[in-house]
Amino acid sequence: MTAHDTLVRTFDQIILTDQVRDAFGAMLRPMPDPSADIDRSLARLHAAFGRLPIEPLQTLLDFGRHVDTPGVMLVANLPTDPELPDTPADGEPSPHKETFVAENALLGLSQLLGEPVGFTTEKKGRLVHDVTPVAAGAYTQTNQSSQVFLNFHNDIVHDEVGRYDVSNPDFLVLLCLRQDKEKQAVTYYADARDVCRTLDPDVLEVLRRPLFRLNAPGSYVRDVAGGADVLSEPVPIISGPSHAPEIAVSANGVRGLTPRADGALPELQSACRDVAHQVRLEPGSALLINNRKGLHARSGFTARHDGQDRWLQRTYLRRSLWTIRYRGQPEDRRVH
Ligand SMILES: O=C(O)CCC(=O)C(=O)O
Ligand SMILES: [Fe+2]
Repeated sequence: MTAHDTLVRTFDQIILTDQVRDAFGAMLRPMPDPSADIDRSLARLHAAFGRLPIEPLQTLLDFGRHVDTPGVMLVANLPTDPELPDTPADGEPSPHKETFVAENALLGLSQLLGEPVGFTTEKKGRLVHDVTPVAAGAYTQTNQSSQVFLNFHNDIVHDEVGRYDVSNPDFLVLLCLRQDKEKQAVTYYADARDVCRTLDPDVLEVLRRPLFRLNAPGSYVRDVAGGADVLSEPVPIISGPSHAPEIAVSANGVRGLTPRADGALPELQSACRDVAHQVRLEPGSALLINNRKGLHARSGFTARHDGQDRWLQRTYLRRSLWTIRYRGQPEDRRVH
């Protein structure tokens, strides 16, 4: 029986053996904060992760490069930091973190899929994002939220060219440092191939037409646009060949240009729920997400803002930095 036969769809998984976990823990524990000299750290991590057993190494590389591989994969039993400070309550990096096992494990894995990239309007351009519940954002459709279901979306980026689904990351990786105490938080992934098979053909046809305007990410609307919607050019939600569709939905709202287009959006969310794979991320687990092959979502969960809340770290990856060079920042070649 495969994961697809079970009622609750799980993810394809790579589970490291305890021996591999411990060997990687010993390699990563002395490593410095990778943000201090990122390209040197990435070179060091390239060498370290080249020592993964060949089977999982090839699976990870194939996940990053091929059109026909899965859209999501879980890597479990990664090494963790020997001590974890309080979860930061503001979504900023913790000033009390003394080892950088999580950051290095995250970047080492991420680098097998693409180039880590930062965006000026997302987490201050940082390459490692701390994703924690923030009280002020508890009910928003952003990564600060906790009390609400974070709708099926992909991570998009505001762009002057009017498209938010072109310069955005090809992949994101979510590494769990601390699970929520009640273990309520569930992360979902709906593969566009499954979604297209499930949708009513008439609804799919509407979703393939450029009848939708994506709202910019909540962080951009909040920090740059003073709370006002900033809509993209009209785009299709689903594009590309039927064997390998690409899908784009902004968490922070999509506006349909016709009543039929507006009506297709709840149908899409419902199809995503029907086909979604799901996981409760635990410390030492990383979820690798193809940001073009499918949409992700997260359940609501309890946050207390007491230092013990759920804590993820996240990277954004591009297969190449070349095609987004028009956004480049002269002072930092990885920030766009
Ligand atoms: O918290 C999660 O599990 C997913 C959050 C999310 O959508 C993101 O960080 O992009
Ligand atoms: Fe997201």
